[in-house]
Amino acid sequence: GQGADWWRGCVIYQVYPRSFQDTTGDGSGDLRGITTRLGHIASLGVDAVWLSPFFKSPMADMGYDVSDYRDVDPMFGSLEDFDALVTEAHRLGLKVVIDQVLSHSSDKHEWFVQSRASRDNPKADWYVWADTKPDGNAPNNWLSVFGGPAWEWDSTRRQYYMHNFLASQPDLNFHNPEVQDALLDTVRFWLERGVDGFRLDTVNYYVHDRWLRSNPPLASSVAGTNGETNTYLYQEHLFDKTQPENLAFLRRFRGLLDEYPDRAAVGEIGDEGRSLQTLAAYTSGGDKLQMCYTFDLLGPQFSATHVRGCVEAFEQAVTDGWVCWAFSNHDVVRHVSRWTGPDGDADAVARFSIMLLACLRGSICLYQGEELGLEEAELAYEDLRDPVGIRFWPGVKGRDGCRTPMVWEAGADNAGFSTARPWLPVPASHRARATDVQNGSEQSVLSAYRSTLALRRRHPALVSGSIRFLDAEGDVLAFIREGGGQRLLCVFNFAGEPANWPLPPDIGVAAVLAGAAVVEAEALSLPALGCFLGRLD
Ligand code: TEU
Repeated sequence: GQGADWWRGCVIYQVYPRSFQDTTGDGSGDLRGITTRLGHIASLGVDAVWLSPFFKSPMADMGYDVSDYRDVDPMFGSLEDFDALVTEAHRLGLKVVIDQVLSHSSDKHEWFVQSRASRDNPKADWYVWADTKPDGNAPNNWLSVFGGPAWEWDSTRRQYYMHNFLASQPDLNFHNPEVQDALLDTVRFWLERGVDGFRLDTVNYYVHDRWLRSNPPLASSVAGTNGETNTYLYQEHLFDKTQPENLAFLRRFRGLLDEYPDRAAVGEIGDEGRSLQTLAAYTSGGDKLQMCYTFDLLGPQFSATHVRGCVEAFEQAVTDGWVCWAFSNHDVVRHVSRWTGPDGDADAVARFSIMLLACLRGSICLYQGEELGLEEAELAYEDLRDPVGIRFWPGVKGRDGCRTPMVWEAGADNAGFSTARPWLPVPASHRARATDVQNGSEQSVLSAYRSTLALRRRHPALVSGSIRFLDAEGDVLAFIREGGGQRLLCVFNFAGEPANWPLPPDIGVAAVLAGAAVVEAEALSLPALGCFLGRLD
């Protein structure tokens, strides 16, 4: 897409600022470091860079706990550094998308400090406060995504406040119009600074059930594990995430975006059962978010049936909305590790996956390091920094394994990430995959990323065309992308052994665009983890 429509089918590269490039020698990445490495991002052929939070924060949840929405945390630099990053990104033709964590703030945010001081201060109703039930219990049975009850007792107000994540991430009260106004003002602050778009953290958690109704008990199939791990399991809040209040706020948000040219937002629909319906509600009508992503393809399932099921469910639920697919991000185990079996070939999975992602209908998000085929890092308990991992180890190992530093130069200290001991270790096995090594090889995963993304850019049918699935046996996925006067056939063999896919009689392959498949008169022969992309007559 061009102009105002640039987001449709775009490719977004996610940077986790703490782990990208350190320039100050403190072992943590910073904004100047990102600016020095924008050339690498541009060289991949992506449209935009999404920066995970760099705002002022006590870092209890690595920046997803914001204590000042309008400033850069000193660990990452300054507002001037941010401006310089935007200028350089724009010079390289990259859009800048920043993370907005509006659902909750840090408990150190001045709004919360005020709110918790008394029951009658001007910000008393800015967070979700509730009294103890007459029986002495918490207001209801809601659970936090990060374990334990969603309610924390405050001894000053002698009331509970609600938190969907850590207790140090109190939930803002979106039923209060003043809260909405204050949050939209912070969004305007960044629009004025020239950002092109936003990734909205936990957009489906903004509005809580105003009657604070309890959830039904956990289904037994979900509660199957034992011990504390159990409480980590997300208990879906009973209320509907598509109630009018949610949609009304998203309309206000869009109204603000539309005051500026060519701005867009992608919402994160955190784990929930009805994620595709929520996505449909948030992205349809042209008056809310342009697109959202779900966790549907961020899990362990790796099969033709699963991908087809997710994409078809999306196509059915969403008539005029738009999705953003991703295989990895800073919250999940890197996909190469999730999807490579014990005897599997990680590089083959990396190449297969980027070709699949590039052929899907929707925009796509890449996560730093996946272009190098990085695997999940195995960390010792002592190395952990993610509060989720620290709390639930070893049942849940947390999210540090996908957050280790980028590897730039195989021969340099800490692979060129930092001159100091990094905040998370650089795994020894990542060194051999450093950017400088892969830049020098046409056979590398990195080169495959570049050529695959170039292929996508050259074919409007892949960027924004329709998708139609064809019948396939076994673990083969076959579909046609059509648009811009092109019809492309995409076939993927998810299996660890070769497969044949009989060509339907009405299909004639005019040209092979990519893939190792052998085209015969009546069938495609695909090697293990083979894919095929061809132009049809
Ligand atoms: O994640 C929201 C979310 O749904 C995740 O909790 C997800 O379900 C989980 O991490 C899967 O392992 C966002 C951010 O991406 C995450 O980093 C934050 O910790 C969270 O919000 C709270 O702000």
